[in-house]
Order: sequence, then structure tokens, then C-alpha cells
Amino acid sequence: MRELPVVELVDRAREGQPRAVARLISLVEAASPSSRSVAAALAPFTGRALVIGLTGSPGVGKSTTTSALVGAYRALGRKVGVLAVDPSSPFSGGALLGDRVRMGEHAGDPGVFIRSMATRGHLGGLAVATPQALRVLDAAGFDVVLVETVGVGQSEVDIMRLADCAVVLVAPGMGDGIQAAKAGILEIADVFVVNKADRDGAETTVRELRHAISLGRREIRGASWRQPVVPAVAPRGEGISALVEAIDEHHAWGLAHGGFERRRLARARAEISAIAVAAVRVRIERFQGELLDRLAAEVGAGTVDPYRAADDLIGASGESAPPQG
Ligand SMILES: Nc1nc2c(ncn2[C@@H]2O[C@H](COP(=O)(O)OP(=O)(O)O)[C@@H](O)[C@H]2O)c(=O)[nH]1
Ligand SMILES: [Mg+2]
Repeated sequence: MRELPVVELVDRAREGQPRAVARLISLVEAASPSSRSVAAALAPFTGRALVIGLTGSPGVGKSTTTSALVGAYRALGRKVGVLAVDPSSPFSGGALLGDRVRMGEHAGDPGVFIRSMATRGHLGGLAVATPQALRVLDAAGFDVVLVETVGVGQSEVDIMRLADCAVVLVAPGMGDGIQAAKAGILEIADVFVVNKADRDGAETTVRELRHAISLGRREIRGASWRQPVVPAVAPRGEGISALVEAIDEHHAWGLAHGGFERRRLARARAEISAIAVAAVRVRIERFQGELLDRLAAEVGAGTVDPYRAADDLIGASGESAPPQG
């Protein structure tokens, strides 16, 4: 494709041209110099999509559930975007191919856009790229954006915090329910799915989770959201309408109690600081190499302490630097 100006790409994306959507995501993903103008051009059209994050251990059924949700939302007439974020497999290998195959039933549906995030060489990585890709899909008019991430690590937790609704999947056995509670997953989950409910032990897992939830209930302004636990058999579509309902209820609850608004502000805050941190890193790596070398020599020689050196490097005043004690 001839390289179009960013505003033209944004116009085309908003008209529903998938190639323009894909191109814009590539631009923000690569942290290309035009990321800035992409973000500026998108800004007026963002804020409408409902972002749903799905996380859980590999093999728990995230892709299958995502695909089933795409079908459910399409049946409701909503346009659906999917971002598959998997930092553990930056090269498009088997897992992504599997996802493509599973998503095959939605291929050719103009109301569905599916994309795997690549993060190779991206300064700031997923923390910067994912929210920008969400903005592209949001501005392009996708009513619902599903973000599939591999659970466990901090960056996945960060990504789940970007979502309006965080869905955590567990499967029976494997102590997954208890694992989830331990790993602090309980804190980020808005809705639980016990997938593979066709397997032994599903009822136990549901019970364990409900018990853990009753102990760790969250309170927001005196109202509490009790995370629902939805049993599902994703390949058969079982439990998917209950999941859609649970997501709807969470959305309505968030709108009524301010949780939705707070989440959106937290997302914007995370987005800004991820960009700022990446910018500082770029500045240091590209433009302050000599200063860094000199400071390193001084710290090595013991003539300057590393906090002081870091202050010099970022040009910060002593007050805004971390405590030196
Ligand atoms: N028995 C059973 N298998 C399932 C269920 N959901 C997914 N699977 C299978 O589990 C495997 C992993 O599913 P996938 O959606 O790729 O998991 P992901 O790694 O979390 O995205 C696939 O072979 C699915 O067909 C379920 O509810 N029951
Ligand atoms: Mg998957």
C-alpha cells in the first residue's frame, strides 16, 4: 500500500477499511515516529469501545472463549475487535497460527478485526503498544474490543488493568482456582470463568473460587462488586451468554458506582506514564550515552553515588528523585 498520510488512514479506518486499521496498529506497534500523529488523529474518536480483557494460564481456553464471545457479540450486532497479546511468544509461531485457525469462522466478517500484537524491539513494549492499538480499534468503531493475554506476569496484570472488564479464566484441577487467589489474580478479576466445565472437578473449582471471593470482596464507595463465577464449555458455546450477561452487569455496576470512570482514568494514567517512561529511556539511550558513560565511571570510582548520578541523567531536582537513604 502506498504510504498514506495518517489522517487519511484514520478516515479510512473509520470507514471500516481493515487494511487501514492494520496499518495504524503497525505504526503504533513499531513506535514509529508517526505514533504521535496517529494518537493525535485518533483522540477525538476514542472512548466508546468496551474493552474486555481475558487472561489465564496457557491452554485454559482463552482463544476458544474469545472466539465464542466474538460470535455472541456479533449476534447482538456489535462490531468486535480482538487483540491477542502474548509477550511470551514474540515471534508468530504455533500459538498464533492456532488462534488464527480457531478464529477462522470470523474470517471475512467485516464486523470483526483480529490482530496479534508483535512487540519485538518496541521501547516500552506492550505497556505502550497495547493501549495505542486499543485506541485504533476504538476509533475505527469497534463496539467491543477483546484483549487476550497470557496470565501470570506483571505485564499481563498491567494489560488487564487497561480493560473495562477483566475476565480471568481458570480450569478445573491443576489447583487453578487456588492459584488464582494466591497470585493476586483475584484482585484484578471482575468476572471469573471456570472453563472446561465438562471436566471433573469443575464444581469444586467453582466452589473454591466463590469461597475465595467471599473473603476478598472489594468495596467501592460502600458498594461492592461480587465477582461472578461463570462455568463454561467454550467450544460448545456453553456459558457464553451467561458470560456476556456478567460482563454487562459489571459494566452497568461500574457506570452506577463510578468504577467504570475510575478504570478509564487509571488507563489514561498508565498510558501517559508508559509513554513518558519510554521517552526518558529513549532519551538516555540515544542521546545521553556519553553522559551515562561518564557518570558510570564516577559511580564506579565511588566519587558519586548512583542516585545523584541518576538525578544528573534525568535532569531531575533532588526533591523529585527517590529518597536517598
Ligand atoms: N474439554 C474442553 N476443552 C476445551 C475447552 N475450551 C478449550 N478447550 C481446548 O483446550 C485447548 C486450548 O484452548 P485455547 O483456547 O487455545 O486456550 P488458550 O491457550 O488459553 O488460548 C484447545 O484444544 C481447546 O479446544 C472446554 O471447555 N472443554
Ligand atoms: Mg490463546
